[in-house]
Amino acid sequence: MKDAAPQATRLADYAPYPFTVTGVELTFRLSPSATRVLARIGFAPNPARQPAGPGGHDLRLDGEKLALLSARVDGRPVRPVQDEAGLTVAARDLPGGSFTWEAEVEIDPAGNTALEGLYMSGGIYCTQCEAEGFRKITFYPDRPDVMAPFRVRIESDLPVLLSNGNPNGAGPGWAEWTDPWPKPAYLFALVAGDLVAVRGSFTTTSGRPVALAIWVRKGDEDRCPYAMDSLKRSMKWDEDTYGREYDLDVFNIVAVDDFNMGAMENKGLNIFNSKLVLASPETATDADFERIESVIAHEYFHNWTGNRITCRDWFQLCLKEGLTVFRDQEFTKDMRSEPVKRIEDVLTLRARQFREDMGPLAHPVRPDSYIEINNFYTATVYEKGAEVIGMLKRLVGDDGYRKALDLYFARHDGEAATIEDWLKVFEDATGRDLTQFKRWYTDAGTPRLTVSEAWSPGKEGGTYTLTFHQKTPPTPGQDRKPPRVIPIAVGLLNPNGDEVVPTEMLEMTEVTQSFRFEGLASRPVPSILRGFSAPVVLDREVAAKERAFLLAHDTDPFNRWEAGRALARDALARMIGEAADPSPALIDGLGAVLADEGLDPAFRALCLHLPSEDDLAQALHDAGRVPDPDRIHAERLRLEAAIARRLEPALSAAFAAMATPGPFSPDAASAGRRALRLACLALLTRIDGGHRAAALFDTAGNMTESAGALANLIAVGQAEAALAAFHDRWNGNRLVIDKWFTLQPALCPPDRAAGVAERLAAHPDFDWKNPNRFRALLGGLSANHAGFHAATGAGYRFYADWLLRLDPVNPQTAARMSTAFQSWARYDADRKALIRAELDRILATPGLSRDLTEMAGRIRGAADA
Ligand code: B3K
Ligand code: ZN
Repeated sequence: MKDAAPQATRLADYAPYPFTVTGVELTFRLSPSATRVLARIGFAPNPARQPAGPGGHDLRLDGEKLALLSARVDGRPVRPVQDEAGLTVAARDLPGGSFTWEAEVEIDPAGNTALEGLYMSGGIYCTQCEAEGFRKITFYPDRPDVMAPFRVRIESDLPVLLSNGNPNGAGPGWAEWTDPWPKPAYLFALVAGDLVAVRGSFTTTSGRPVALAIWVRKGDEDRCPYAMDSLKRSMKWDEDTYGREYDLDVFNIVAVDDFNMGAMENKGLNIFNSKLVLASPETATDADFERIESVIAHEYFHNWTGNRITCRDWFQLCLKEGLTVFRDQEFTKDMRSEPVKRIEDVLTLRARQFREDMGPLAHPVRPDSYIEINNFYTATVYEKGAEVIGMLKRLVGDDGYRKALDLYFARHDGEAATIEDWLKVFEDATGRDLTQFKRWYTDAGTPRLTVSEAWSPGKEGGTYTLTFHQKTPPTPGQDRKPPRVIPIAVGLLNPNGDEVVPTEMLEMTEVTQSFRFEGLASRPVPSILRGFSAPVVLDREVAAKERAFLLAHDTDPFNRWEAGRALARDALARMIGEAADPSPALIDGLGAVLADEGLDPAFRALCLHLPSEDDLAQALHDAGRVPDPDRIHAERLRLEAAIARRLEPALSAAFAAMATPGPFSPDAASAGRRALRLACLALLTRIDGGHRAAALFDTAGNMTESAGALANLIAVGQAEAALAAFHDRWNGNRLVIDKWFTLQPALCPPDRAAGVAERLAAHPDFDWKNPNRFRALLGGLSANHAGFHAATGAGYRFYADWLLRLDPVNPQTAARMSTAFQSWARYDADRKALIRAELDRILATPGLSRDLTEMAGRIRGAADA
């Protein structure tokens, strides 16, 4: 399709850079379309790299879209050979030994729509360098294993001039910064603009005062306190839990409106998508507050897991991302509710990572080759990377984990490390051999566990045996899947619901393996994979009666929720496949959970949510059936209506009882009450024509309930007036208007989804070059399962049209959004042909970016077969 296939980078080809960088001095003369960057960089031969031939190594520097104005080595002008990707100074033009490279380049931040390197967002200069953006700022060995201290001087008339590290002087039109901690270039950052600070302070355990600031545009100050509070709690938690202290005099966070992802952990100067900083009760939902808390923590935690210890190469990305996600998940559990957070994380894992692992984009947590590294910031690297660490912790225990982490920080501080280094600290700290465990990093795919049970009564008590069998289906490029170590947490209940064997961690290492429990008075009911102790699919045929029993009695909250979930999934599968009636066992079970006031409202809310349409499509596909999106949608609605009819009094009562009068508080308990309230509303709306939602919309005093009510009105087609009122009220507030763009295509009746999306794309507020706005609309459409997969192909066509439009402007976001097509193989021949045609159209487009070429090509795969 494409004539010149882009080159892959391979883990096996790693070689150290021939030079070390002893120091970097940068001067920026800012100007929107003609910024000058002067670089003075010290190089010394790298003893870790084999000597080259007699002439020594050439100096190879990465650089893209840079106009080179001058270049010198030790003060003498040189003429490097330039190509698309960088430049080379021949070894004969280098002195041998150490030398200083100086270069002046010109770049165009205002014309940088890809939002990588130095760019402008609403008049603010800002940077995004991970993974390979620094090479768009100046010529440099842009790889994470080259670490150096940086000094930066910024010249500009703008009032606020920020970079990494500590401030080192400022005057009219300039500011200087020094970052003493050696860092890779991907952690470089610069911000300049007309910003105001919301300030705070923190004193570390050893007494270092740290000046904290969140920089935003004038008028946004009152939406910063929650982010500031989250930051302080993160700093304290990392000291208490991991013994990690902050290491600079200042910590700055900047919020910008145009950002390709959530946020970035640049040393001492985190840059955030404004949606992950700005929050007030009127403008942000409870979900927004929770996400802000966790991303502020995540980026802060990177200071140790990512910055002080970084990655040797990008194949090791999970070393920092998996670990930092794991740490932010633990933080949220400590700040909020552990079981609720676990359920939320598993929902995300299944929706994003399992889906990836079961399709054409499957790759190991540590991939071994890539074309465009930005395409590997995936759910597998992040979320499965975190699950793998959770399993390690379960296997070595809390003390072993803490010892291993202490050793990791002591041994690798200041280094660029690998997964081998990471596993070695666990082996050294705990004496455990992790050879087999390493397969979790190198082998793609989600293992499927099947279970059989045997019971033999005996005089001294009976013996109960669980036999597990593991199998991982082949993934692209990996046919053979040897068995993995799987920690399986199991507890046993007796028929009265009492726990007779508390949670035990079974360690499965073979393809088939049995575990025996002896001395039991009666045949137990097993609770398997408690707390979701491993990221696997548990294939176990269980009678509805047993699931209902576990939903009512399991002492493990995760498995209690899981039992309800499975009950709902099975009931829906029967409704879809055999037009069965809604299951009374399910509805009664949910009714009991709803009525149980001893249970956390947030937990009850999670139990009341039925599996998503996308989940059901995957479950049907797994069971060897071809999912019909329209039928899934209709049957899911039918089940919700049946639940609402049968439980109406209890749902109405809970809807009223869970109101949170008084001033809004974003704490977990209040958020849980609102979550339960909205879960009840969603069900009730199925049978009340939307009147409760309309009343709530008119009176809601916070965004959680306002957006929740609006969502329900959209779903029943009663939202015209509410949508107009919402737009009027929030006109000009970008983050709230993003919600307006998402909710409509996401929740409208599926047959209208593509039309709604088309109408919104023509709306004057559809500023499609802004990634948040683009994601709001396109992400909204793809979240409408039956709408995106409409048999007409209108959803697919609209989506592909916009990917093609965005690609030349912002390839990274276009490539990321293309993952909406990754599950094509589940569907019927007609839908498959429609998706294939869109992928072919994308791939045949001249000038397509490397990013989207790689993604569309991998997704399409061998789809003709
Ligand atoms: N490390 C960044 C992600 C960078 C993505 C580059 N395409 C944010 C994070 O994971 O914390
Ligand atoms: Zn991260």
